[in-house]
Amino acid sequence: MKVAVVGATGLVGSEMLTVLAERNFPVSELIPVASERSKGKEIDFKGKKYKVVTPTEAIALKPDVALFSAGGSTSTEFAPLFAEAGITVIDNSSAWRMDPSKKLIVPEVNGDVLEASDKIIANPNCSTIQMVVVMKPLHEKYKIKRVVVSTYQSVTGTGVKAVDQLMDERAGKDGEKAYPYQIDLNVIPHIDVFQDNGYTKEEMKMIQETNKIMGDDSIKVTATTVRIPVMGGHSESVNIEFENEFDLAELRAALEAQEGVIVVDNPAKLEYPMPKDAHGKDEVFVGRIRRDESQPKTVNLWVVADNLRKGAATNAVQVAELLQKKGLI
Ligand code: A2P
Ligand code: 11C
Repeated sequence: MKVAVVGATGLVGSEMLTVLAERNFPVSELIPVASERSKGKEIDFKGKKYKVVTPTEAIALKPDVALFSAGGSTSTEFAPLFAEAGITVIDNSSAWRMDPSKKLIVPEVNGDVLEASDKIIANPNCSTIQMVVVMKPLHEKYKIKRVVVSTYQSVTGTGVKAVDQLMDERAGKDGEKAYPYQIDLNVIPHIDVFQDNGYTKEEMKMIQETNKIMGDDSIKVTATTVRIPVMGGHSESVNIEFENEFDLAELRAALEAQEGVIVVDNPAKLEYPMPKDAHGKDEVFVGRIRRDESQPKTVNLWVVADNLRKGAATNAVQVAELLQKKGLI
């Protein structure tokens, strides 16, 4: 299969290359794509070198599938051109996620809705993906009424510039700033741009994307998204209220049985998920599973995943794997 990775020189794009290689996706030819600035640059993939091309050049090379992670404007401009040329696009930007004609896919949650006519498939926001994977079995079993989530998000979600800002600040060096404030030794309760309702765009993504992926607008979600000086992954404190009563041991068993989820929850041994441990892993980790004693039919969870992996690259590659399995690419 000819596979293009658009944004191959970026943080998520390079993780896509790693995940494609690690999972042995059947790549017969890799087409690394980036901006004009990177044209001709060599990219290593499974011991072979490939030269970076521009998006227009990539279309002419007719890949079977293109994984996009080059920002919203590149996706808005080029995804339709790839699709018109018969190339299936899996897009990690927010450009197409809420378009009613496009599917927003987390394979373990709603992979069954994919059809042959889906030529541009949207990959959700990282903080949404890790939450819905955990919500899926619980919604099936107990029907979720409301979710209250607060996030603790890694600087890698912002890109290379933010990682550099954190490291420069830590080393006492001056440098370019990705955030309006110092991030080292600090916490910034602001991710993406503010909306008229006082929420940030990241918070609105968590609300709207969750309803779309779960296929259920009756689930009420409220979110506070926060940037912290961490690299390995995003963490979330998730409070879930159900329609139906639950048994805590059964709820834990449902999480343990969910594909893509690993339960790490043993307070006696001080075992709980942390971004340091989730880093480089494809699964979503859940711990601190406990009843909300302030309210009936409600549980508290702590959910951690590598935002560049399951939150972005891994999910996109899993969508490609699913399309291949269904014979759609
Ligand atoms: P380039 O390295 O040539 O700028 P990140 O989010 O980590 O900053 O990465 C963004 C990715 O998107 C990079 O691979 C970047 O390539 C790519 N990119 C940015 N603008 C374009 C564009 N107009 N066409 C293709 N790729 C682009
Ligand atoms: C962050 N969630 O951590 C963002 C990054 O819509 O794909 C991903 C933004 C997106 O800053």
